Amino acid sequence: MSKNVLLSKFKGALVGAVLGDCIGSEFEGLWAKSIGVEKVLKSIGKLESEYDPATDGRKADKQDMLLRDYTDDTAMARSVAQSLIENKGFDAKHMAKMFSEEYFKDPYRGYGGSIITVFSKLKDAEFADPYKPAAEQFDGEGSYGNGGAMRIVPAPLFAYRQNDVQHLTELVEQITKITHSHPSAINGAIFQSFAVDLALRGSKEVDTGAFCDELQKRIMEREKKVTEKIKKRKLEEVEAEEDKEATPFDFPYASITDDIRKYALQDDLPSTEEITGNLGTDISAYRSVPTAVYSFLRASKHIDKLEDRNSFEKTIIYAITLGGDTDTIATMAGAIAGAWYGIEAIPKSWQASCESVEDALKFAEQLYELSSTSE
Ligand code: F2R
Ligand code: MG
Ligand code: MG
Repeated sequence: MSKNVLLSKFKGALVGAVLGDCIGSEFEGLWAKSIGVEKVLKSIGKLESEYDPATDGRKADKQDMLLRDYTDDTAMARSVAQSLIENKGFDAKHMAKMFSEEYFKDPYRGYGGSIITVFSKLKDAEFADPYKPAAEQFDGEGSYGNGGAMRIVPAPLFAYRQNDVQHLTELVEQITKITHSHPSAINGAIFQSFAVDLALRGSKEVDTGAFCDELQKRIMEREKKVTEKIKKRKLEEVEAEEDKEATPFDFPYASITDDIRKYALQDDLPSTEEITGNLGTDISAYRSVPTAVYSFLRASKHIDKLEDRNSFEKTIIYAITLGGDTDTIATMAGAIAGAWYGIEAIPKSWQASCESVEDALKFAEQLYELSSTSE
């Protein structure tokens, strides 16, 4: 892949994530029924009307208006990118410090209800053990929220050149565990990072079948390893043999990929109720990351009322119409779509409307340089 194409994909991934968050956050927490495609198009029409192509910026009379805010999704992704760039690699203590300091500097970004405890404990212990506070969440069960997956996009960019699934898996696990130690949150972040990685490597038209097959193969391998570890521990504890058989529940992300594939390939657009009911739109990783992957795949096909929109735009708009955790599902779907279609697919008017787009472009260049020197 040429430098220009790959750099465009890096930029697309980071900017796509920012825009999904900024545009999606207006609808976070609303039921799909109360949103509807018209409302999302109206919101987007408004931001497009503020743009002046002659100056590639906002119209003169709109310049005093504040840019649309990003939320915790982008705040944390920024810290992941900055920490990887500053250290030319992963440093758990440094990243934990960045997450926590960023929160205390700017706490009103709509953070998850419990993650704030992690930031406080990290700070109080002066980041001595960056994994301990997260491991203590929910009586030691760990958070299963989507806060690990929503911020993970810089990791597959950083690891791109190594082209090593195991290396990417380990990097994502370490980054996620700083705040989320539940296997479902960790594997959700890994699933999202695989989707971004596949999109970075994609060219031409999206082949939903091939995309899902590779995603499923990768996540199945990961989930098998986790299951084996848990079973081994259980066997050692109770010395029971009956637990040996694997069930679909042992491989939740690999299993749900069958539904992603089915809904994305179906001729008619599945009903919103079917998607929200079967894939989900809530703040848990398991009920939102698959929905983001599905939104990206579905938007590569025709969607009624969005005929005038390109596939990147369709991804963001469609993801938001599903309701629920709209900023987070749109940020994850936007990262995948941006990584596939590149920065050229992202309208300039959208880019001019949100905070942090310029930083995302800068981080993309830095991660590109870094990943090419770490071959
Ligand atoms: N928090 C929100 N949105 C609501 C408020 C936004 C509003 N616009 C505002 O500004 O006030 N969005 C953000 O949170 C999600 C990511 O959450 P994260 O980082 O995973 O947080 P946390 O606290 O770890 O988990 C979230 C909640 O999930 C439940 N939960 C998690 N693990 C659990 C477990 N093991 N047992 C029981 N419950 C568990 C808890 O209720 C947690 O508070 C994103 O949507 C982001 O945009
Ligand atoms: Mg958010
Ligand atoms: Mg959210």
